[in-house]
Amino acid sequence: MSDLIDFRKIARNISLIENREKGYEELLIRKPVKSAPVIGITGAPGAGKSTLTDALIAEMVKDGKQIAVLCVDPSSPFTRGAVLGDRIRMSEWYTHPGVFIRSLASRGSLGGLHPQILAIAEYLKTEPFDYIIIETVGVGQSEVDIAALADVTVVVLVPESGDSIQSMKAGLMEIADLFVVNKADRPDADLFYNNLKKMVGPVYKKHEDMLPVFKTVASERKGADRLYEYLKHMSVKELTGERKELLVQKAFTILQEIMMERVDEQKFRKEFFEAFKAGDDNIFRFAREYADKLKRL
Ligand SMILES: Nc1nc2c(ncn2[C@@H]2O[C@H](COP(=O)(O)OP(=O)(O)O)[C@@H](O)[C@H]2O)c(=O)[nH]1
Ligand SMILES: [Mg+2]
Repeated sequence: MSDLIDFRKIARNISLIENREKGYEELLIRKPVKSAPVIGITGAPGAGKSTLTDALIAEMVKDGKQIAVLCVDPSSPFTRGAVLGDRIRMSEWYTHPGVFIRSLASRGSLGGLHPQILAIAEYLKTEPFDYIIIETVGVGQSEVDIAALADVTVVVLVPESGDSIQSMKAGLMEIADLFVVNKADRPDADLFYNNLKKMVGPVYKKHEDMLPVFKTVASERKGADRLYEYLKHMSVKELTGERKELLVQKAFTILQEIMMERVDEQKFRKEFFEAFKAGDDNIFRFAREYADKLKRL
């Protein structure tokens, strides 16, 4: 039997982390329970990411798994539309005891993911979930971020008119661990699928063998079973160079934030204006001396 998960507690904890309220760090330094793999699902708006997530959840639930889903849409400052979309697409799971779903506003971090998403995902690993799914629109920096965060990155594409796969953004190509050609019910889906396979097979740098490409009709929950089979048996990959680099950058940012906690802006301003009044207007010297003073404390 799976451990019971207290969703209300989890929702509260996520809010705590989102707003960096007192006690949030304690949640983050706990040991993971199951170290659930993080599955990133990315792709253009409308590709069917939410619908595919819905279908994937159905497979996981059938398999007795418990799942956490985070939906982030950084493409729009007004995420309500996207949130509504998620609600509709995943409606069956909002009340399911084994599925926790949370939509996160992007909070104006332009082109990137929600600033606390890494923290929230790490926190979710300390709860007894079997899988953590993160759905995000592949725009700008967010696909790079998702690759740093996810153990496996699923790039969702749709068959374009004709046989063109040129429209795929280079960024998406680089971060994919596997591709899903969704809306395979569309005409030309097979052509697109075959071309994509040809394209990603031999040239792909991360894998010796073929990069997996799956076909789905997410709206009919078709093909999600094979995708799930693959995800289930995938080996947790070694950290790639890129991912390591992104992680060390994140760690550095966290360090900067921790260091900055000691700097009280109000106090800094007060002392600055005092020095200014006393005739010292060299901001470089002031900042340097202020930093030296903090170090001695
Ligand atoms: N024909 C077809 N439509 C689909 C399929 N999967 C999703 N859709 C539709 O595509 C639209 C966008 O889906 P959604 O999951 O919200 O896309 P997202 O923006 O990537 O999350 C919705 O109207 C879905 O019903 C599919 O396999 N075939
Ligand atoms: Mg969506």
